[in-house]
Amino acid sequence: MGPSAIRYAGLDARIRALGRECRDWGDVRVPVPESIAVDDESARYLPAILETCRRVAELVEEALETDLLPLVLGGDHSVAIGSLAGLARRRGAGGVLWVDAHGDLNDPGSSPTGNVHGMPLAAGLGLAGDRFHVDGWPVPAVHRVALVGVRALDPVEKERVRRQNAKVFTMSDVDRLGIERCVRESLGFLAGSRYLHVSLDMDAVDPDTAPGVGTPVRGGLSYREAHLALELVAESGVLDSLEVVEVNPILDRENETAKLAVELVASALGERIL
Ligand SMILES: [Mn+2]
Repeated sequence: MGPSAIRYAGLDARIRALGRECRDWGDVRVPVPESIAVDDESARYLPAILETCRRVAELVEEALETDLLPLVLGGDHSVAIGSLAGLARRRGAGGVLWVDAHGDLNDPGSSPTGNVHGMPLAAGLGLAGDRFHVDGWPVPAVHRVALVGVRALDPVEKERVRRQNAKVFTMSDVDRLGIERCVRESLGFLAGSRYLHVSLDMDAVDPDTAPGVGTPVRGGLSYREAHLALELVAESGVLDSLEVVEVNPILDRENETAKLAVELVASALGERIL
């Protein structure tokens, strides 16, 4: 439903208004969760999620092969496992700017919920365990990561961001340093990676502004901070791939979060006020 809501909010027209071509490759088939088995409570629906991610990875690869910029829409953040796999298959392990309220660095053993959307970055870094292994996918898919907007980390995640090749700008850092410095330093840290992927979880934005997300956390990015973050990405000229996720229209107010997702994609692709 997330991708439908984002399309309905006018994504295609907004991209074309920037003078860019836009090819909508349609939905990636996702099984209905109510109709399939949970499989294992520590990583709920994992086999079905990996099967969906396999298709996402193929499409991301195909986009890169044809010199298109992949834009993956979600839905559940676990789709990032597929985006990262596709990028790494084509380019090798690269750099990721992860804009999110959470770290998404859990594994099935550490996760308090068993929700795979709390594990995709761990999977990309090769920290989520063998159950995330898919034949033909490089491990790790991510070499370097910068997290921006974080305000809810589990104990294992705190440990992991300290040990990994990671730069972390929490909301407290955003308050103190300003979003511009946080994003510029993140992009500097990721510079020279084999690819630069931006994974934008809409829950990074404050829930007052982006209410339609599954796991809202107070104290997030303001409307303008979110825009500026993506304007800086566009300005850097190094964006290879983008993903906008966790839009949940059932929890939204009149599609506000999907509309904001469209605006933020436009900013990341170079839309300017003047
Ligand atoms: Mn997330």
